[in-house]
Amino acid sequence: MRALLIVDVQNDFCPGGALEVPEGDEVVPVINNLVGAFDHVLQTQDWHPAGHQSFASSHPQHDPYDVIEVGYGEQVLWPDHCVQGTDGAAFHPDLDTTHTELVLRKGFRPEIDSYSAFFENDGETRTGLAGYLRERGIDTLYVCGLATDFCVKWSAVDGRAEGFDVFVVEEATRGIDQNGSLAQAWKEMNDAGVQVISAEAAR
Ligand code: VGL
Ligand code: ZN
Repeated sequence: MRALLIVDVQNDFCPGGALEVPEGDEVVPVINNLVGAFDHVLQTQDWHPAGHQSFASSHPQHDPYDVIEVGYGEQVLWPDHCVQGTDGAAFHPDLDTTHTELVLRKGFRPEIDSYSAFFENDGETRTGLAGYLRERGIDTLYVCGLATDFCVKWSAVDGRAEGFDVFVVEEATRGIDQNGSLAQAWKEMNDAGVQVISAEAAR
């Protein structure tokens, strides 16, 4: 049984948003054309409290995109984004969410960022997604959304580590590309056994 996992298609990751991903909104029509072909559609939603540790504004001596060392390792400092309850945290208004059976929120703990849909960035706190998928008999994930080199990559790689077959739908994802992170992400996904598939073949 397969599922479509739509990662963080939220206003703040689209052009004009606080942490805009170039062409981020272009994934919307591609995803809308996919949702009807899946028996299970799941979404993640980046959902930070104001003052989150991943925000550069929480570290007065730092600028956005600086990398700092925190308890669980490196943390990129982001512009404030996807603050709980704000319009920036809402899904893109044109995204078809009518097929979505589960919305998994992440990044809501003030001190821990969460890129992956499976684990918070401490690498050990589980979101519960693996259990949900197993209980529902889902063994194959088609991952799409934003951003390719952060939340999509971590979700895809962790999905493989949890034993799922994982495809990334190529035209349905866009990256931030910080210091070569996009090429690195495709390599890491490939090394982890994540497969790349076209939207047409994923339908
Ligand atoms: C994301 C950076 C910070 C993502 C979320 O959705 O890829 N990236 N928070
Ligand atoms: Zn975030």
